[in-house]
Amino acid sequence: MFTKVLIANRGEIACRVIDTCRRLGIHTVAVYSEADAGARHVRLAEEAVCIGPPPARDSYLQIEAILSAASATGAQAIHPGYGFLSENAAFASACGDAGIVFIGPPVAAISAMASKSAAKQLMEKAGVPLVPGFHGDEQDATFLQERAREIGWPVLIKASAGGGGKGMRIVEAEVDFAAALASCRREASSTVGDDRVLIEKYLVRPRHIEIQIFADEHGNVIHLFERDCSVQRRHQKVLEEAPAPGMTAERRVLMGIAACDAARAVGYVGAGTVEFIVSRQDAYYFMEMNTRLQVEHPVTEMVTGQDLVEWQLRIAAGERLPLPQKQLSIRGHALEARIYAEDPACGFLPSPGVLAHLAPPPQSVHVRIDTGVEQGDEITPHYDPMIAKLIVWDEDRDRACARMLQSLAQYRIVGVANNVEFLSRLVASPAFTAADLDTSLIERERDVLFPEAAPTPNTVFALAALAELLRQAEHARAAAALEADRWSPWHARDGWRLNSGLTRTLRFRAGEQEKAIGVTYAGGSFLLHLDGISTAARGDLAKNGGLRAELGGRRLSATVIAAGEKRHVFLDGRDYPLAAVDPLYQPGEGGGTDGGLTAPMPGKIIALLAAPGSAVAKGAPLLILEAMKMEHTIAAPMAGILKGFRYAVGEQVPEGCELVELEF
Ligand code: MV4
Repeated sequence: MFTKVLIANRGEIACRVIDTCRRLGIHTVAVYSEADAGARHVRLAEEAVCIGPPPARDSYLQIEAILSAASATGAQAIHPGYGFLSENAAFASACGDAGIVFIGPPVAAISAMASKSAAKQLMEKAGVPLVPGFHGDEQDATFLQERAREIGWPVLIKASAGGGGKGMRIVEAEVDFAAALASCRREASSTVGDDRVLIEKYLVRPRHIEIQIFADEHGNVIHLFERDCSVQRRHQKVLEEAPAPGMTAERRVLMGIAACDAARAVGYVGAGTVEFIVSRQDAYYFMEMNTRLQVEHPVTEMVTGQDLVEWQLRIAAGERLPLPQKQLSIRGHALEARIYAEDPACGFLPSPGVLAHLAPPPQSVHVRIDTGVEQGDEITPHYDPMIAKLIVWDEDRDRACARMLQSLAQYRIVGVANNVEFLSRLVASPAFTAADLDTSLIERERDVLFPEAAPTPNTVFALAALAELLRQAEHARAAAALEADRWSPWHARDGWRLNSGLTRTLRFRAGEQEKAIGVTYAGGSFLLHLDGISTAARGDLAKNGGLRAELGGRRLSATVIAAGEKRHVFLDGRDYPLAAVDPLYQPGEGGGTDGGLTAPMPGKIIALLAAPGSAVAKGAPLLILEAMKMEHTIAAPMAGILKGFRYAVGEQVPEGCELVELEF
């Protein structure tokens, strides 16, 4: 076995590989870009080598830099993870030339599967079922149209060299064929540099079922059953599970044999996935083969009890497959949800930023979290905005779904938009619950998945106010204990006076809604006045934000997290984002400003608008920050003297940093 392995990747998969290496006593070498110097995979590995600037093409895709790091550290093998160089034949080949083991299949197997039509020709010879269609070399338009007519409408035109749906065109009737062919060719030549196409019978509402296979150098090939990855959004998998709902023992055997035949046909070694497209009638057809470990491999690990990274390492070291086919079986049901820093309400726009608060549900035999980040880390705009994979296991699908819903409801993420609530709605949707899976599920369930924004309940505002009061009281107590005079609550700037009977007002905003909550101190508890109703409120706020509250005699459990002026109230599995409206930090009149003297999101300074040392009026524009392709004007919250700027034009700034020094 290897004694030192380099991981040519980042994020959760790099951490996942390090985990297994640690268990097997293998030393690990991480590589990282300048954006990842403090990343979790770097913290976990025994050694780490910087391989270049943040853009992946300058670091994680730099074959030479990675090979140099391997030879400099004496790593005997490289694990490529997924994405980046994992299916790059040139990289696998360069590893071989450098005398370093590529933990993946032989170069010839990677190349054989890279072209769709070449792969289909190989699979046809091997007797693997293919979607009825044409994948030959003849590309004459009239000839292709004749083949399409024979196949029968609707047909699908696909780019031979494409993947992930690139260039695909559905043709419903013969009159549309010529135009669709021309358009598919144009897109194929511009995206994959090859305008050859293949034609297939178009399957309506298919399922995506894939078989995990493993092969060793000694001619043994086995499979670890299937995963159902039908729930996708624009060719991005969202939820995966094993086993596939409705799979019969007979079909599992047949698909397993077909997948192993596919692997044998290309002399496969290592971990691979054979993807099948499955019709409404349960006919299955080879689609493509992924020559790497997949993102969703944990669901297979959970139901088979095997560590697939360990299998990869053993096979790459020349060992035989750890187990024969007959000793492998499925137990229970596993689901994986991909948790992303993205905004489902804004077309799933990525939401980079600092994870101000990150509390995953507790891990157990039922709940597994694979992640490359911890609280305080940043989701950078340079890479995939995945926060974590949440994987659950239970005895059957219904229980696994319940576990997933419970775990999603426990997830606390503050600092970036995220898809946790979207995933909860998806798992709870009627179609997913009934296992009525196909690739159009998200589209079919869109009314459930993208509900109209409902107003934030008053209970949420009351909980936010209560948490604020408890936090301030705790802060005042702690400060008074430290420095009796200066920081005692009697000198607190908010005018709060213990037992004074004075009413103060807290304000919170939720989107367009703004609520003022009047507060009177009433001997040990508070009286909250909201929308003309007064409610007695008391509670305990833990350091982690856990709030046990009693509102008007009703007991509630919630979590309230504060980050800057943002507040997040987590209640009943929902995340209510609020902003504390601080009267001291109001932007000036006149509009067009975004308020605050801190960067509202990571971005770049594009202009400084006032002279250091000068007096600025309330609302005066101070600087412009460009973030997420928009310009944000930062204005003076009140009149004062501009002492200076913390950053120069052109500098990149992190979220939440102070931008200017202003003296009032
Ligand atoms: C298909 C198909 C229907 N009929 N082929 C999409 C990505 C590419 N790898 C293959 N894809 C499809 N091929 C035939 N003959 C429907 C899809 C498809 C799809 C397949 C798997 C998972 C999600 C999908 C979403 C839309 C379309």
